Amino acid sequence: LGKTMKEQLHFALAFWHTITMDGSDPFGTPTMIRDFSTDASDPMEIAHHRVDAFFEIMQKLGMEYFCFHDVDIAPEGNSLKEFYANLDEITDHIKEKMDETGIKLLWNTANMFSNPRYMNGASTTNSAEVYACAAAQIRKGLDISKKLNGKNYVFWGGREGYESLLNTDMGFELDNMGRFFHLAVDYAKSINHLPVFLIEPKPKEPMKHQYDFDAATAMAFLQKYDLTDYFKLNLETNHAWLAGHTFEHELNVARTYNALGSIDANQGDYLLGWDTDEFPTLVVDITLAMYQILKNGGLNPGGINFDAKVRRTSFEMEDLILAHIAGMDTYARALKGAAAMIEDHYLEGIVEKRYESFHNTDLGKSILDGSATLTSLADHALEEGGKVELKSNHLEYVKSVLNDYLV
Ligand code: GLO
Ligand code: NI
Ligand code: NI
Repeated sequence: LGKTMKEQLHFALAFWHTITMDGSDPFGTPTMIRDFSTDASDPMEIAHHRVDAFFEIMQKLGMEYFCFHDVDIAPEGNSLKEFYANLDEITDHIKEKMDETGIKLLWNTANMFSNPRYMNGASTTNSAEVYACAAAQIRKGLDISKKLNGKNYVFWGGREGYESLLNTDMGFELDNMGRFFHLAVDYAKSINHLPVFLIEPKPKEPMKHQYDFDAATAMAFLQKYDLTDYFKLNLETNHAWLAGHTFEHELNVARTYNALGSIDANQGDYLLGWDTDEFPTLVVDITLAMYQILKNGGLNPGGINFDAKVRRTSFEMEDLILAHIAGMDTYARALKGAAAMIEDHYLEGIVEKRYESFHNTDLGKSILDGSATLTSLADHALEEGGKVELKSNHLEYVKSVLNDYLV
């Protein structure tokens, strides 16, 4: 496709799965406190050390980009003011490391789901005070994005959803979320830094039902609130599975709406119904995903962020490095296979043939050029007596073709 692998695959490291991750789960305490700070006990000193460790890992892995939540990089302190000050100090440190290494910010985001104040949501909360706190985090997040020249800015709707419709006004909450995003767009314009905003859909977890359920639901929302000029989607493999979709389906929906922004690379588990965030190793699935991404002309300015974590039993630093290598290798193989699928033009031919009746007949052409009316079509059908020629799709054969391209 005239591009090098490096030009096609822009990988990013996630701060929360590498530095902050400690192996705790709802049933167990941490298995892997990664004490990057040797003997420091001051939280800010630790935060500085963590940034250094993060950049060291990225350099070892040859990562081009990184992603983080505000709470990953700096302690929240005792007030929002303190949080702001801590963030400023660490952001400056990150900026130095970026200048030193050439590693870039893919996106940052605000964690508006862990702090107890967000138990009823952030932009969809029932409290105006909480809504204002969320605004404070986003304003700071956009200032940071400007300082670090972020390409995207992500909104995963952590607790934007509901537990029961009996105490929830869904329309009101969606209106508030729409308003919130417009406030963010307006602020970004006012500081002259407009990254591509991304909604990251997920159907459930932690809420019973999340408003950004899947790609199609997020697009309907963006259209209703007139936000499509500013927002695209950040799609995650495991979230697609949770919504009952394949990853390729979600990618295809997004690119159909011209809204494929970036991806969170991981995979789920066939047996587990939650976001297990495993590293991507399934070459077949990822080849199909890469096919969609290449058909989209790549991800620009997005990239491939590893929203994936090592298991809590896999706690050595080496595991973290090997896991990312396995993930990058999987994507590299997928890229090769998907590129071959496109360069071969074989599938393209199959698709073309499948719709030929629209392109190669007067009837089909009249539908596509808008000259047909319901009556002209009905009259045609009546003339033919409702008879149509049945043609096989050779579906099993077409599906087996994929095997020829797997690398
Ligand atoms: C959780 C999401 C989460 C987001 C992150 C950035 O399921 O995948 O990890 O990607 O908060 O928005
Ligand atoms: Ni994610
Ligand atoms: Ni997730």
